[in-house]
Amino acid sequence: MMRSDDTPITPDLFADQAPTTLGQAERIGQQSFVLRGFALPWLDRLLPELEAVLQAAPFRQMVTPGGFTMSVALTSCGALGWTTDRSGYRYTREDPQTGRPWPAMPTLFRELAQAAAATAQFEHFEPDACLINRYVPGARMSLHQDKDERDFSAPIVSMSLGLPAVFQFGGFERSDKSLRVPLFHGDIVVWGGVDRLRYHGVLPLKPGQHPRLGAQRINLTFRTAG
Ligand code: MD6
Ligand code: FE
Repeated sequence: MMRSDDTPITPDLFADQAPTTLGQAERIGQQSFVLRGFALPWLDRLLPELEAVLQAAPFRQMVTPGGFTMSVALTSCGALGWTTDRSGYRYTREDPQTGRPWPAMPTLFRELAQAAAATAQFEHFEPDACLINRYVPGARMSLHQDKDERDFSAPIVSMSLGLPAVFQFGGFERSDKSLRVPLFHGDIVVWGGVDRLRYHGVLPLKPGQHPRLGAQRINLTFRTAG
């Protein structure tokens, strides 16, 4: 199907929706999409807000319940932040490092996450948690499911910044074969619905220099946690 302006449209995907001019939806699961470059037009405004969040709640390496220090450094903004320590994984209202509430989620973050969710046909997304992951070369995220959120009906919106990475998108068992999806600066992945509990991970980050973010990848994931 083509529009008069020659924009190709995937009929089932965009049946009731105008096509976006910000990136194209690549389907990686029944209700999972990669929106290439979706965040790029927002970044001049978004990166200073991210800086301010990181000043208030710096990246830190956390320990898993099994006693391993994660190679990825984490922090959060929003009403709820995700943490892990020897006693388990959970969302908290305070940053355990400072005892203060997590920094507020900037309005622009919420608007971007909502715009991305709506593009993937998840309307009325109300994120209350934004988990921020920092990968340096060699850092990785082993296959896991995201199941610490209270309600799985909301999607997760995941934005990649800086160095490229290979995202593994698997099935419902850890041993299921996974798709390898390269993710670049400005890409957004949105998934939910029937795909919400798929295993996923990130392969070890390759060394490199990103012109805007240097030798790192930063990933922001927006969730409805509480
Ligand atoms: C990452 N992302 O991309 C790790 N989880 O660095 C995640 O673990 C993740 O991207 C749930 C939904 C989207 C994600
Ligand atoms: Fe995850």
